[in-house]
This record gives sequence, C-alpha cells and structure tokens, in this order.
Amino acid sequence: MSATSHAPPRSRPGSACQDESVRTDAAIRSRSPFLAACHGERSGHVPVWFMRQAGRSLPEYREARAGTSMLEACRTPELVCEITMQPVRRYGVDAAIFFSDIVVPLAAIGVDIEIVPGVGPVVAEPFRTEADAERLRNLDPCDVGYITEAVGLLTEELGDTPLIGFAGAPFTLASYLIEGGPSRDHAKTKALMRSRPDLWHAIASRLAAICGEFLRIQVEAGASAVQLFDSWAGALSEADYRRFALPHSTAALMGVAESVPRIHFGVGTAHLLPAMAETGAEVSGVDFRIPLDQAAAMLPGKTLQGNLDPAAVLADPEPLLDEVDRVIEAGRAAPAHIFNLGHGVLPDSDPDQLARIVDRVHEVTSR
Ligand code: 1CP
Repeated sequence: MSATSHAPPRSRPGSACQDESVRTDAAIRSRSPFLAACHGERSGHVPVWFMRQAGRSLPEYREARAGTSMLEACRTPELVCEITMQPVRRYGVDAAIFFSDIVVPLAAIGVDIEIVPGVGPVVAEPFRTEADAERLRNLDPCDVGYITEAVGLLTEELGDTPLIGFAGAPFTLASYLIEGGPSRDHAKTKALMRSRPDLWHAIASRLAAICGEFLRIQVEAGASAVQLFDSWAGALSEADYRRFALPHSTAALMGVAESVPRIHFGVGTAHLLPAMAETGAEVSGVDFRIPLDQAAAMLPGKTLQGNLDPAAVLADPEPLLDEVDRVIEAGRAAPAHIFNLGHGVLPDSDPDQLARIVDRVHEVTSR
C-alpha cells in the first residue's frame, strides 16, 4: 500500500485528472464521517475524537512511555504508531491524532529545547535578538525522516480511520521560544512584539515556514487532515492578533491548502473566531467557554469542532452525558460538527468516561 493512500488526492483545478480526484475524494468521505464533516457535510453520525486522546490519561501509554523521554518517543516510529493507535483501539474514535509535539520541528532544526515532565517545553537559551531569529533555519524533510516513517506505518494500520497531522502556530511556538517555557501572561512575547515588530515578524515568519513544511511533510506521508494549534492566541486582543499572528498562521496553513482539510484551534478565542477563520482553515475549533450555537452565528457556513469542557469528564456519568447532549444540540446550528473537548484531555480523566462520550455521540447522532 502506498503511504499516501488515505490522503484525499490533491485536486488541481483545470487539470485532466480533476474529475477522478473529485470522485475518489467523495469515496473517501463516504467512508469517514470525520472527513465528510471537514468538508461541511453531515454523513452518518457526528464524528468524535479528543485533543490529547493519547497520553497521560491512558495506563497503556504510561507503560509504553516508561523510561523514554517525550522527544525520544516522538523520534521512534514504532512507538509513535503504538501510542497513536492506543485511543483508536480503546475508544473507537473517528480520527487518530498523530503522536508528536508542537516543538518537535524546532528540536529537529537544532533549537535546544526539552519537554520537561510536569512542566512542558523548556528552551535552554530564550530568543531575544536577530541572531536568535537566524537560529530558525528552514525545516528539511530529512530532518524528520522519523515523522515520514511513522505516518507511513500509521496509514497502513489505521485503514479507513483518518490520521490528523498537526503543528503549533507561529504565535504559540514563539511564546515558548521567547518566554523560555510555559507562560501564563506571555508578557515577554508581547513586549518584544511591540518594541521590536521587525524582529517579531522575522521570528514569526521563519516559524510559519517551519510549521508549513512540518504540515506538508505529514500530508505527503499520508495524513488526511491537519490541525494548527494556536493554543495561546486567546491571550491577544483582536487587533494584536490581526497584526502579529494572523498573517503568519495564514502562511503556515497555506502550505497544505487545497490538499487536505485544515482545522484551526485556540483556547479562550471567542473574540477571535472570525479573525482566525480568515486564515482559510475549513474547520474552526471552539473552546469550551462559548456555546457552539453562538460560535455558529459568528461563523456562518463553517464546520465547527468542539467543545465539551474537559473538566466535565471528571464529573459523574449522568451529568457528563447531559453535558454531551447539550454540546450535540448546540452543534446542530453548524452545517457540520466534529465532537471534541474544548481543550485537551486532563491527565486525571477516567478512560471509561471518554468511552462513554464516544458511545453517546455515536448513539444519539446515528438515529
Ligand atoms: O511525558 C508526557 O507524557 C508529556 C506530556 C505531553 C504529551 C502527551 C506533551 C508535553 N506533549 C504531548 C503530546 C502532544 N502534544 C500531542 C499528541 C497527543 C494527542 O493529542 O493525543 C499534541 C497534539 C500536542 C500538542 C501540544 N503540545 C500543544 C497544543 C495542544 C494544547 O494542549 O494546547 C501544546 C501547547 C504543546 C506544548 C506542550 N507539550 C507538552 C506539554 C505539557 C505542553 C503544554 C505546556 C504548557 O502548558 O505550556
């Protein structure tokens, strides 16, 4: 089987093979409610997957990862394949999210960055100057041969279940590089943007090229959709988002335009949803702070993804399932809906609760 067999073929407008591409595309969509929803269609049940469905909430993940650092795990194709498959096997979700991390391409080009357990990404020498911006050279597919290999293994193993590739958006990545690690207020990043807009745009445009290439590599290897995580964009006002982040996220997503559907997600971004949609992403991810029917009114015609509060998973089954029903109902206001949490699965989540959510979404929306 070719590594690209599950990626919808690129449609080249006006080319001789356009009709064939469209036909094959429709055939793939008919087998995947997730891809149908990405294309704005309701077909079969409402699809469901979870951000951070792989990871610390699963005992089989902790066992597989024992003794291996996060970045080392991301560079080991067989382990990436196993960890990506674990939630697919356990929950029967409608899509797999590639097991990697947003900082993998940065480490691959030589940035000294580690993922510290219990903390997150930590940068040895935080970015401050032009010389730092120049450390961000372009990503070459050879830098991440392990990604191509892992995606190839996965597309074989997944069959008709689509694989979602992903990258971190330039603003979110820049925040780690400039702050030196996780930050609540992103104060150094915002100060640099305002004081040194030239340097900011130099850093962010280099990051956009890296993210765009990282997405392209995953799609070329067989990913059927991508998600751009701009997790911390909600820290920006709309004016700052438009000035400092939007052009770079748009450039990053351009790398895979017209090849696969693109999902765009951030946390606390109710005020940014229309601006974020201007990147051209086909699907808008919505966090749990705004009901999906309100988001749908702001984004006419857009497929929405979300948005159960991750903390609801820790409640008893009955209130949890009430909340799931509410999200499904609100999602009916959008042309198509991909059920997800409003942010990642919390580490203390009981896997049985996630299984209950998948079953409920499938059951209620197949009727
Ligand atoms: O040892 C461990 O288990 C480390 C925990 C962990 C995991 C499982 C980290 C460190 N990253 C990951 C995998 C990961 N990261 C995935 C694939 C798994 C899946 O989704 O099922 C994905 C998509 C990410 C993306 C990611 N990394 C984001 C965007 C999503 C989000 O949660 O907002 C961000 C912001 C990161 C940075 C990061 N990496 C790890 C942590 C703990 C963090 C967040 C740190 C912070 O709060 O700033």
